[in-house]
Amino acid sequence: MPGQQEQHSRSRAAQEWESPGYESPLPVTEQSNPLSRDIDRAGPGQIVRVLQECDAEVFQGDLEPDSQYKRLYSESVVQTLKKVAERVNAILKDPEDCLIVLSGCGTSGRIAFLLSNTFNRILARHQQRPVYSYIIAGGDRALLTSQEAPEDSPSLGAQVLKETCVGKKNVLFIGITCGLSAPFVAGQLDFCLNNLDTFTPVLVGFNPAHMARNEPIHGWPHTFRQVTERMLDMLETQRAFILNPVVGPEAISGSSRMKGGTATKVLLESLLLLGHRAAHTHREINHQAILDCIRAYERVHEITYSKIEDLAGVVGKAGMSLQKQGHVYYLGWRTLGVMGIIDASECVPTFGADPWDIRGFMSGGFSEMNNKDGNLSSLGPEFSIDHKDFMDNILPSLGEHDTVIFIFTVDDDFGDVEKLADQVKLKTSNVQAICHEHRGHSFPTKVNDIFLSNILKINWIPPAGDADDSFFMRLQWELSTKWMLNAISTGAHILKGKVYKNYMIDLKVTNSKLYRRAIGILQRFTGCSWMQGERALLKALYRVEELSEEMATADVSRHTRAANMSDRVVPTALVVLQTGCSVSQAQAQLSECPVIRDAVEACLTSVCH
Ligand code: F1P
Repeated sequence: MPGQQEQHSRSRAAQEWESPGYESPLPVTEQSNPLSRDIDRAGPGQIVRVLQECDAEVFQGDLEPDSQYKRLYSESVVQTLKKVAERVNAILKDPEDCLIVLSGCGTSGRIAFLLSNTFNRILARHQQRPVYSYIIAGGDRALLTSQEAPEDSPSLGAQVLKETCVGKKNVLFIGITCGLSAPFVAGQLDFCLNNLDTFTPVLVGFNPAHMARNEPIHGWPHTFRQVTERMLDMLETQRAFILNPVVGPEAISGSSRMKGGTATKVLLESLLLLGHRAAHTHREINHQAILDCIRAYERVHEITYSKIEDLAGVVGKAGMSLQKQGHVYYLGWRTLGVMGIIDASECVPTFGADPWDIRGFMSGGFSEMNNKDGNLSSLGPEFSIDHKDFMDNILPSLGEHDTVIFIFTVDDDFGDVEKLADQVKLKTSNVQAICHEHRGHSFPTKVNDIFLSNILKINWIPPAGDADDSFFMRLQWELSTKWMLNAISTGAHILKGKVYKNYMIDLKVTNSKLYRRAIGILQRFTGCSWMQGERALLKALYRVEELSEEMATADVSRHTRAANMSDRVVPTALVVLQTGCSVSQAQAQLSECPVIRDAVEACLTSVCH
């Protein structure tokens, strides 16, 4: 249970961001969290404590009876979970010509992929054919690398959905967009709303409906909010559903991979698990069963963060590696390997990181990954994800500045772990383990000989009995691992100086949401107008002192395409706005100061001229 002091600071923070008008007009998912305002100045232990508190907000009940926001445990959310779980049950009982599609962009699409595979595996255990399919904007390459641009296309979303559902007569479509914002998902929901005979749309996100994104979508007649409003009109008749509890602002503002990804996993796994239990073991889908499921995940939060000291140790090591231009490598087994790959892939757009800074590998590579398009390794070196690739390409040049983190469970081949660890230890002493066991089934004692004190081991209460309960255990291990890896990669980038206050100051502006977020950051820190912020951003992005007519009037999509080519765009624009210097002077100033946070801070407090 959280300590009293922690609960107080959390309640105070929640009261702050729950108060009307807090950081208006930003939706909750884009706001900055009062709990993490000083996270950029914290050491590893404090970073993890702040993340623990922010993550705990996911499970917080209503603080005030008349709170403007519904939360995970709110009655209306539980009711919707129940209704959607009943739809899942109905499909599983009569799956002919049916499909359950999970879709999203970035992290939301990666969670869609993970869940679709997990629940198809559960079906296979029951000798049932797969019923789930996933869609991720940008296709399978977006599972491993940041592909932010397709997120902006509603027509692409609708087209992929149509293709996925050819020949199906009954489709439960679950569209995930944490900010209620992705045009790709808007296009899919709109397609469903126009074809309600076949489709039942479910929107999952973490803002109230009135905060759904309302700016025009290029080349499309609706906004996300208008689509949401059409869905609201259909809630009564249960032709559409919206699952949108508020989980509070992210610890790193707007980084929906963190709480947004977590809440997506908790909500969807809860409803899918209950649907499966009803279909396979005739257990009732009721209020209590839903609460029990969510509570089990809340307990995972407590257990995971009870390892704060150990986790802070790994964060410190990973931070040191990045500070010294070294790397962090995750070597995972099965779905925990996928968790590592997902976590690593998100660092590029979030922190402006180099794709090689933090990388994930998994045993079996693509054959284990089980993605639609199979082996993608021919697409380039960042698509090499097998342990074998790590051995061939990374191990020879591995050194003391690198951190290697093994991620496995008691169900994995321990001999395999040992063999790989022995090789890695010849190259670096910085070898860590994150591993899960449960009472009655624990690791051999030699696990301690291999990893010495560098082992973060969690001992769980064993699963109750049947095979589905073992699956539930694995889902909890995944969530626990997600929290730990998010803490490691976020903490390491904070220690490297990639975060200013609680903002990802060096984000890549590769889609319209990130473009707007970047201008918002410039406005916040310099007090400039929207137009001034946008002009400075564009100058930094095109690296020009004056914008041509074409640049100034081009569509946002042209700018976001160009953003792929430029570095340190937001910090450069900040320096330009704050000091009035030229773009080239700002770039020169930043290149002299390798730590972005310090450069930005110096500029904002006018220490440097
Ligand atoms: C989708 C998303 C994020 C990613 C980045 C850009 O957001 O791709 O997963 O980290 O912030 O947007 P959403 O549609 O789930 O709000």
